[in-house]
Amino acid sequence: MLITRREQIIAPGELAPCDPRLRIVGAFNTGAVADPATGHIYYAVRVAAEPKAHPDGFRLAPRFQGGALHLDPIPLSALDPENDDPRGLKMKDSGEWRLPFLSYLKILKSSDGFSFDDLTGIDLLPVGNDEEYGLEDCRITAINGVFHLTYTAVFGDRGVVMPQPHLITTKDFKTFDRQGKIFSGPDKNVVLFPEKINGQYVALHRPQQGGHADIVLTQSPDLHSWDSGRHLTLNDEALRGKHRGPGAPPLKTEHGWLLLTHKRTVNPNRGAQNSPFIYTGHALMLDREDPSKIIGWLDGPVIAPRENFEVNGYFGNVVFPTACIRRNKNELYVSYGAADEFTGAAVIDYKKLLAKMNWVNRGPKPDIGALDI
Ligand code: MAN
Repeated sequence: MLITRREQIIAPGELAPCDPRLRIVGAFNTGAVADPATGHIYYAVRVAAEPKAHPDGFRLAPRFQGGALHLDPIPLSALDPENDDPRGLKMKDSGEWRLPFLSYLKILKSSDGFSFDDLTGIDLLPVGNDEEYGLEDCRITAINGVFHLTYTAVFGDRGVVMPQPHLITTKDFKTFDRQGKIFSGPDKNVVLFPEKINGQYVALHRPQQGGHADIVLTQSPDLHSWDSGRHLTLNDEALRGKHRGPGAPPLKTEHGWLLLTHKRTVNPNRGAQNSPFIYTGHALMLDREDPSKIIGWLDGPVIAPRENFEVNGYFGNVVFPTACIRRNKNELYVSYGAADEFTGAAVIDYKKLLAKMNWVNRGPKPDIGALDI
C-alpha cells in the first residue's frame, strides 16, 4: 500500500474560537514543518469561523478591521438563490461576493504528527485592510534556520474576493514577523523551496490569469521582487490541468524536488448532497538544477477523498495537501486539508511512490532497490 497510515488529526469542534460571537467551522489546509532541533512538528492550521447566530432575515458576513471583528448584516433577499457554493455569499443584483467565514492561523505543535497535548496554540489574526477576510492556506518552509510561513491574505476589492500571498517569518514559533505582501493578487498557494537555487530564492505559485490556474515557478533575490516566472514544463498531456496548484513546499530528494500538488476536477457523481468538484493530491518530481522541468510524475492521485472526513464536510470531496516531510528513509509524512473542515495526516511509503512514478528524459526508471533513500 502506498499510504500506510491515514487519520483525521484536527477537527474544528476541538478548537476554541478567537471571539465568542464566532463558531469554528473548519480547521484545515494546515501547513507543517519539522523543527530540526527537537523533531517536533509545528503546524499553522487555517481556522475558519462563522458567526454563531444570524438575526432573522439576515446573514452576517464577518470582517476583521482595525483590530476588531465586524459582522455585516446582509438581507437574505439580497443573496443569489442560485448560488450553491457554501464557500461564498453572492449578491443577486450586483454579482458581488462576500465570504461567510473569517479565516486565521492557529500555531500548534505535535511530537508525533498525530496527537496534540494542547490545542490552545497561538492565533495569528488579520492585520491591515488587505487581510480583512482573513489568512488562509499556510505553507511552512525552513530556509537557513528561519521558518517562512506563506499564506493567502484575503480582502474585498470592489465586490471581488481578492487573494494575495503574504509572508510571516519566525525563528521559534513564539514571536512572528509580518513581512506583508509578497505577490499581487489574484494569486494563491505560494510554496517556497527550502534553499536558494543559483543564488535566488525560488517559489511556486498559482496566479489566476483569465480563468486559467496553473503552477508557475519564479525567482527572487529578496522574497519580495519576483521575475515574471514560467509555467512548469509539462512533458505529458495528462499533466495539463486547468485548475491545479502547488500543494506542499518541495522536498529535496536524491532524484530531484518532490512536489505534491492539488488538482480540481468536476465531480461526475454530483448529486444534491455532493460538491461540484473533487480535489485530489498528486506527486511530481522536478529537476534539481532547473525545477521548472518536470522529470517524473505519478499517474493518478497520490491521495484522493476516500475516508468519511474527506468525503463529507463543509465542502466535501476535498483532499488538499499542504506539507510533505521526510520522516525517515522510507516514509513521507503528509498533512492535508479534508473536506474544507478537518486536518488529516498520512504516511506514504516513499520507495513505493518512487517505484510507481513515471520518469521522463531519464531512460528507464531508476532502480529503486539500489537507491539509498
Ligand atoms: C480553493 C482553495 C482552498 C480550498 C479549496 C477547496 O482552491 O483556496 O482554500 O480548500 O478551494 O474548496
